[in-house]
Amino acid sequence: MDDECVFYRELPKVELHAHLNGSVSFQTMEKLMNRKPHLNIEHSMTAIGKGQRRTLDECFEVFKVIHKLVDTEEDILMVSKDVIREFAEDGVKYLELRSTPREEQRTGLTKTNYIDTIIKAIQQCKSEGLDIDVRLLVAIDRRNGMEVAMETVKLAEEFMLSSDGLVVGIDLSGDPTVGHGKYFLPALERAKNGGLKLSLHLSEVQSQLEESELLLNLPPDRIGHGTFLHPEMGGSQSLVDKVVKNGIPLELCLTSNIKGQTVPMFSLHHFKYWYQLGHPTVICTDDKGVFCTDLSQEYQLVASTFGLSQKEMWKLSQQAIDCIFAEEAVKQQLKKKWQDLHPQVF
Ligand code: 6MZ
Repeated sequence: MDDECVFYRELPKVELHAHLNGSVSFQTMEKLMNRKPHLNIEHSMTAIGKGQRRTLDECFEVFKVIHKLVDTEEDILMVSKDVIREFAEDGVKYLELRSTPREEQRTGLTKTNYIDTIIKAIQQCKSEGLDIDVRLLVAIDRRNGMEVAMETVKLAEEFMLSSDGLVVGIDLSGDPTVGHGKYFLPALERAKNGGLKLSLHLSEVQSQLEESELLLNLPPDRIGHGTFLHPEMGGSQSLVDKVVKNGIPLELCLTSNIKGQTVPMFSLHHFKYWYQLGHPTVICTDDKGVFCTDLSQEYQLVASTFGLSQKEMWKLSQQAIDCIFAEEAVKQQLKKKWQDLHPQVF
C-alpha cells in the first residue's frame, strides 16, 4: 500500500449511505453461494468489476440476485456482521446502514425479524468491541408502492422506540424510474412528525424535477445522490436554493454513479458543484459490494479527481459528523475522536 492509500485507510470516516445488501463483499458472497449452491449464482452476477459499467436497470437486477442469496435470518445476521466489520476495518467510526425489510414465505422470514436481526448484529458487533458506532435507517423501496411505504414507517416507529436509539430514520430508495414521489408523501410526513429522520434518494436520474421539488418541501434531512438537481445537469436554481436554504447535506457516491452510468466521468461528478458552493456533502459508498469499492477508495478518488489536499479531505470527513442522524452526544464523542486522531502534520 502506498502512503496515499495508508492515509485514506487510517483517516477516520463517517459512512451515511450504505445499502446493506449492496454492501456484501466478495468474501461474504462466497459464503452465501456455498450455502445455496443450487441457485447457481456466480460473482459476475452480484458485482460490477473494475472498468465495467451497467445501466441503472441492470444494477437493480443485481439486487434481485443478491436477495435470493440473503433470505433467512441466519443470512441477514452474517451479512450484517460482516458488513459492519469490513467498514470498521476500513476506518469507518460511525456507520448508518439502510435496508429494506423483506418477508420470505419460503423461509418464514418476517419484516419484524428482518429488522430485529440487523439490530442483533449491531449489538453483537458492539459487544465484540468493534470501534464503530452503527445506526439503522429502515428503507422504503419505491417499487412496492404507498401502502407498503406506510407499513414500513409504522414498523420503523416501533423500532425507534424499542431499539435503544439504533433505528434513527427512513430511507426512500429503489428504482428511481418507478412510481412518483407524491405517493410517498403521507408516509414520509408521518415519519418526520414521529421523530424519524429522512434521507431521500432525489434526482438520481434526469426528469425527476417535479418530484424533487415536492419532496424538498418536506424538507428531508439528507439527500441521496441529487445528481440532477443543479442547473448544469438539467435541474433548476430553485431546487438548489431550497437545498441550500434548508442546509440539507448531500450523500455522494462517485463510483456508484459512474458504474451505474448516471454520471459520464469522475471529473463531471456533481461533487464539484456542491463543494464549490461550500454546501455540506458527505462521501459515501452506496453499495460497496456491488460496485467493488470501499470508503477509503472513494475519499482517495475525490482527492485525486478534484485535486484536494489531505488536509481538505480530513476536513471533509470531520464535517460529515454534523450530518449524522444520531443524537448530539454521539456527535460530540465523534468530534473528540477526530481531535485525538488528528495528524500533527497539518
Ligand atoms: C436507489 C438503491 C440503489 O435494502 O436490500 N438501492 N436504490 N438507487 C441506488 N443506486 C445504485 N442502490 C441500492 O439493499 C438493496 C436495495 O437498496 C436499494 C434498492 O432498493 C435495492 O434493492 P437492501 O439492503
